[in-house]
Amino acid sequence: MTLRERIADKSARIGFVGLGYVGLPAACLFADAGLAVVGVDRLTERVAAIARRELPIEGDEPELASILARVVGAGALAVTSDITALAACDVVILCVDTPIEADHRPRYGALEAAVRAVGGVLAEGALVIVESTVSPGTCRTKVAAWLEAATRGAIGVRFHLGHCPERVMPGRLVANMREMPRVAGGSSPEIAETMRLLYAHVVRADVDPTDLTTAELVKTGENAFRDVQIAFANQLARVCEDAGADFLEVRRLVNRSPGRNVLFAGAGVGGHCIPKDPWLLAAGTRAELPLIAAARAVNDAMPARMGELVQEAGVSLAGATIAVLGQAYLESSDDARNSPTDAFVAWARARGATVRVHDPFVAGFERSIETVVAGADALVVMVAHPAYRGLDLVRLGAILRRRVCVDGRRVIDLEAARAAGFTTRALGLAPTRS
Ligand code: SAJ
Repeated sequence: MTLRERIADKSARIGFVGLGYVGLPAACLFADAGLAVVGVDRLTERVAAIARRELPIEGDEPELASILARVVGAGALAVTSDITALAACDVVILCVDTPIEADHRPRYGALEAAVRAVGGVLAEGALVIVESTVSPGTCRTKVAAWLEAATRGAIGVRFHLGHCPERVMPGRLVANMREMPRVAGGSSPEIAETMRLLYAHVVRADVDPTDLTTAELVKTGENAFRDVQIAFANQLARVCEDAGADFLEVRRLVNRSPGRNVLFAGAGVGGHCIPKDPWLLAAGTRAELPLIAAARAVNDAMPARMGELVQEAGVSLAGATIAVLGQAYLESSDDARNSPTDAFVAWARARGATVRVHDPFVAGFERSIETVVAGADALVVMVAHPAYRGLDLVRLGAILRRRVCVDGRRVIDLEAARAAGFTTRALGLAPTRS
């Protein structure tokens, strides 16, 4: 039987390398769709937890724990740290981390190690699919070369290669896997079609076949685009502050114009994708990409802008105590990776301030808002968590040392704040209006 036939009748055996927030939900969903799946992770404690039907991923992930228990209990998903378990697989899917260095260059150490290890045990004619986000050209040049060296065979003959970039979002891992369209980049059009058939077992949205490099450009391009969009919103907000307008009203009216979609100015851009993927895109060319670098610089400067607004509100950072609302990188999330709040805290502490942070979702930051706010010289909103809408500003004003509020996500009722005696500043609003 051909690989396509084995995929069609679900007799194809699927392997995963990397059982994190990308690989584990994918392995569970393929197993739940009726395919035999083996998952490999080098972290033995993670493997042991999964074998005990425990979910080793933090945060609330609807359905994932029950699907994991079901597929491990039924033996549809087997997990191990032994890479040789992949020797029986028809398809091996790689979901390992692809971070960037401090100089913004990609670091492929984990990916190369995984690819070479897989190549050392890969069955004849098997399909290797990279889900990790990589720079344009990486699969066609680096990954193919690593596999040809490890298998001592040629791409398209000894093995086949695909790139199906992940489109996960913490908090919606299962829903995104099912509902987000995917791009299936194949080392040949036939392989791209085979990938489309494979992912159709799990993905209810479209799976668009294309080539390896196009798939890489789609993923890094879509997130670089979002970063530029956010940077534009942050710059437009800055103009509104000096021009005496309200960014939210300007944004609303601009977006009435067909084809316009100004996003939201904010206290910074964090997370696992947007801060990294623009640099992965840029690494795909020798050309300078000033727009990509400029957008990153604009967004990375927003935490410091929040500090400037505290100073503009009349609070000198040296010796001050600042109460910050929000540690996570995103509203209603417990994910604090690359959190803009970390940058704000560093900026403020470097200027002599003491900073206390509240966050109802992030472990270690759940003290009450009152505890964090009491005695502080300013209240700074970094994340648009629902709990920060409709705050009792009279009560908070009574326990603050100074009634100063700086809103980086436009969730504070500024009229109520001023009525409660606050000096307020907000991103995208002039001092007189905020
Ligand atoms: N942010 C703004 N202003 C905005 C939107 C976001 O300041 O208008 C900030 C957020 O506060 C956060 C950061 O940018 O700190 C990233 O926010 P995000 O909404 O882009 O959320 P992410 O990082 O989870 O991005 C994911 C990405 N999805 C995948 O990679 C599969 C991204 O491609 C999606 O566009 C995004 O979710 C989405 O649309 O929700």
